[in-house]
Amino acid sequence: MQAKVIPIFGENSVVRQGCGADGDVDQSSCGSSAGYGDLPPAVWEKVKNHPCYSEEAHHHYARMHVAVAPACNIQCHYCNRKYDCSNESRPGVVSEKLTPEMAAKKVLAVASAIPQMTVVGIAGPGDPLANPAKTFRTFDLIMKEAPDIKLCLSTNGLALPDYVQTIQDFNVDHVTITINMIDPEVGEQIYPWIFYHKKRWKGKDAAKILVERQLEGLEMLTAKGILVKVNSVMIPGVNDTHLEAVNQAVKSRGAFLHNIMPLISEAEHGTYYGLNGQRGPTTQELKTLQDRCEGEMTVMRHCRQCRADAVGLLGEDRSAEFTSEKIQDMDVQYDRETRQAYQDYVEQERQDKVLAKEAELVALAGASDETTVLVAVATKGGSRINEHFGHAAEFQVYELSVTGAKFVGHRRVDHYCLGGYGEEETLETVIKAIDDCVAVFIAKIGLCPRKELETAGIEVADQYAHAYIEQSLIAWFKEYLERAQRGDVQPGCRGSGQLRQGAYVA
Ligand code: CLF
Ligand code: SF4
Repeated sequence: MQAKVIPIFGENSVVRQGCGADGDVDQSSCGSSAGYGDLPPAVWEKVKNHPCYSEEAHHHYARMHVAVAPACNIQCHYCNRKYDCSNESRPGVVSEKLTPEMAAKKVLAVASAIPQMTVVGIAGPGDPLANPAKTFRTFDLIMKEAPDIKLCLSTNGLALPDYVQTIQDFNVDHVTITINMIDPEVGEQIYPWIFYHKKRWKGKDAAKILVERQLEGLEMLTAKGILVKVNSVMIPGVNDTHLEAVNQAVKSRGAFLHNIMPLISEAEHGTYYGLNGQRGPTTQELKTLQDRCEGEMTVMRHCRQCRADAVGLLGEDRSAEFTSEKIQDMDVQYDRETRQAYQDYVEQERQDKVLAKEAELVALAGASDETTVLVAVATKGGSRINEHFGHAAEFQVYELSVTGAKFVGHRRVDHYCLGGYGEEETLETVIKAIDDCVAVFIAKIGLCPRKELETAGIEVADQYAHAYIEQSLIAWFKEYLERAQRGDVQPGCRGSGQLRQGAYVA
């Protein structure tokens, strides 16, 4: 029997369950949160529907990864080979490794079912450029069969200089390089070995070769106008104080975006760091470093450290819907017109959203209050407050000030509501995850969790159900400042917000 795959439009689609020196690139205005008019047109065209390169786009567009690259040419202390690549993934096993042909078939199936899927990335489970034949064969097939889909890859950078021309030949205009250090003394604490020129290198020699190759590859890509994002894993006590120097080094070589991610090091993943008690950063440590690094090159804060076979919007994972077995039974109708119609609809929504936000910002214009607060939002996508508190798998965290609402991160949680009843223990962990926030915005909430949140000092805001996020947050913040002036509320530091290890499962 064939499973009917129905293209899904608008808000309800998500409701279903989740820069470059070719002369046209203005580094000073690049940024993951940039929107219409903030970037040169040629750059905007490249990032406008890439959910990782544009924070704003990640509310609307989806990506998928195809796990065609099992081998790796280095060892990172935060990786266990039987798990996904930690550069671009969570430590969860890849459900199935794919041949390039299977991968291309899967891409068509997903593109047919999820018209907002605009980017296909190869991010492991090993390193794409340690598997060049499989990686470029996959890109070749996708390019021929689905030319409207952007191609993306993520690499540790060791082999990168050898493949820059090939990357350009395949029209891959987004490349991520994971650079965790520029000092080999730091590097030898992260990488026990690399395999280069048919030889295994260790210690500082290995780290020196690796960083030289990474920076060379970065310069070569940006010289060709290919957008490069640099990922760095923040490892407290190892490279945390060094990452500002990494930021400066990659910025000066033309990187478009710097994505500083927390180390994931749970013991059960069996990694060197996990087994040796190396901790990851707290939310405050991560945000403080991201804030310090943010300058001319924007820092990415919306990364979900997705698995190497992730499918869907960032923050959801629909990979289980697209196993090879299920794809066999699908009625795949890859229809560019349907996809374009959806994307036209999304563009209209984005413009409406920006206008609504700007209108609301007028109310704050000229205010000199220095108050900043964090708030949490439950959303299924579309830039709307449209998720029930109990169904939220994550909360998006925004920092509010008189300059507006800025996305600063997300907190993964377990569903509180399990088929009609709430789990008390889960509620506690949800509250811990957002206890640095003064309010939580949801579409709907039950009486019991509402009381518990209020007892914990977190205001429940359900009066903006289904409205645009930023417009609503700015409207609420204006009223919050008025309450603060009257002494009804006292803005200030709250808890620390607990960062949950791992990323998303279906
Ligand atoms: Fe994938 Fe990476 Fe391309 Fe995005 S993911 S290869 S740039 S399409 Fe994105 Fe996932 Fe973070 Fe990577 S949220 S882990 S940054
Ligand atoms: Fe693992 Fe990726 Fe590091 Fe290779 S580059 S060891 S796959 S995290």
